[in-house]
Amino acid sequence: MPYKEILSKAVLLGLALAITSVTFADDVAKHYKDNCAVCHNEHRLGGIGPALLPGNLKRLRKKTAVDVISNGRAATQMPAFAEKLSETDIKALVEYIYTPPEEMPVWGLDKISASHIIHNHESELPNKPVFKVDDLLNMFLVVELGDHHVTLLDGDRMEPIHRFKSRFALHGGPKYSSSGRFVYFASRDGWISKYDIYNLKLVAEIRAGINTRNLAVSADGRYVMVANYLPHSLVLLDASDLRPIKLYDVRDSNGNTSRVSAVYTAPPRNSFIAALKDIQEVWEISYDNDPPIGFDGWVHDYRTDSGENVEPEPFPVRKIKVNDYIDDFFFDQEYVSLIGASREGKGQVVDMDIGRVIVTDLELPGMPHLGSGITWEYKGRPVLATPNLKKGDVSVIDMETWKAIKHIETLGPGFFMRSHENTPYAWVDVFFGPNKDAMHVIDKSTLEIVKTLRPVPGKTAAHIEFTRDGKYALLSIWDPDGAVIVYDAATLEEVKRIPMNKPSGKYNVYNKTRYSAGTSH
Ligand code: DHE
Repeated sequence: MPYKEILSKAVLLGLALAITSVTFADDVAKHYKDNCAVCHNEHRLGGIGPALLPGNLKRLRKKTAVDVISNGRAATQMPAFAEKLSETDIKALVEYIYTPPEEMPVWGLDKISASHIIHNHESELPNKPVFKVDDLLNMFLVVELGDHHVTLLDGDRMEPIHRFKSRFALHGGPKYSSSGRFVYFASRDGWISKYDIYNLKLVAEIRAGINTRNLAVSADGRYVMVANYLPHSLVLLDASDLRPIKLYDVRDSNGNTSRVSAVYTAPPRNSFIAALKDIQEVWEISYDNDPPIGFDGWVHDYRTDSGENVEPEPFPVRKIKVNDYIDDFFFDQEYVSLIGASREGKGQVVDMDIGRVIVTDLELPGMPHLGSGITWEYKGRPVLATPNLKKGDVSVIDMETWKAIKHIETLGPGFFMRSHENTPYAWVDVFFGPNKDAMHVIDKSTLEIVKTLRPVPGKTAAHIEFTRDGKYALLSIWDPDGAVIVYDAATLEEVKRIPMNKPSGKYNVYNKTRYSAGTSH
């Protein structure tokens, strides 16, 4: 073939390849925009679903990512795309999400501060409710995911008092101030809102992260700690107006950074406790007025390199090495034992007083949903029970021996388990599968299912919260045309239906602020 002909063929081939790769790149971007952006954000920063950036996908192999896109992910809202997209398109999407974006998003203290909004000065808001109820501590907040609203409910009359708009996609439990007057919400995209329940007004808001897990409020009501997936950080805020105080860059001594699984307040310890998803450590951050100094493990800058003593840094961190990554965790009522589980279903117990793992083979098959473990007394011993996101199984574990004493078989994997000190029953939902409309009621003294309710056939029945006295149980019908259904917690008979738009969690002021053993903290 003459040289010129070869050259022109090569040019044509190159051109064709270039066009193909441009089209290919366009296709991937379009597939992403059409199918993924609504949950994962158009810039892959996360929303209802996690951020899809290489840093956030560190623990997910590409092969698994292909499987997740093709078949969906159990226990999340991730649907299956195998029928909609070809195998090649799915593989291209995987390559796309593992490729760093042209500009990595940064969300440091300057950006956080710039997002700060004061809606109303707390000092100008009267400390008196603008509505009348018999018991301010028996109110509930109900998060309605359907149209991103929150309803304030009178827990005595079971009547809505007020309904207000929330940020997009709130997730996790809102946290009350100890008086119950204020509440703090976190949205999946990092917005933290402080709301004055007495005045039915927003106080302040701030965007503490790009993809946030949850928040915790200190037991003394002075601080809010926010746990983020993106960036890999914990952010300490002043609870009075959400001003940022400190940003913790979450990394280990080798410089590896990590997403934060979640953060909780440990009231008797005057500390926040966070578990990490990509580093095998648990962090305890003290907000004590008199922070522990010199105690083994607390990291302080109280001595300079030259040995000169300086004031200890406030909010020191204690880093505890653990045996595995902790995706999910909860505590005993004393906040001494941290019970952690990895996504692969390996459980461990960390003694927070001595700062090390004491049990490595805790029998938690599958994965609990965070904060869903509850405790009660069974035959004179404390037990912990948790549903499972992968299996129709409620594990009941003796908290003295840390051995499973029973696996209660349920009609499918469940998200939430709840009880109350004054009720003999624990309620657990069946969130997934053909029995998603079922709610099991378990007798806490026999560990047997005594009743299975099906309040609205075909519609998901989920998440229970009790009134302050434990006499009524409120259940969510997780549907745009849904409701909160009130049950008599003793007779298990329905008492009332309150229509709501996809109600998810419900939060009783008394039970939450008193850290009831039957609910999440
Ligand atoms: Fe949740 C609590 C993590 C999926 C509804 N969920 C929590 C908490 C964490 C968590 C860290 C505790 C925060 C707190 O209360 O301070 N959730 C996760 C996941 O890792 C998981 C499995 C995957 C994900 O999407 O992040 C997940 N969660 C869901 C859902 O799909 C649910 C059903 C609907 C939604 O809102 O996205 C859901 N999670 C909830 C609710 C709570 C919660 C309603 C608070 C329950 C409570 O009573 O405290």
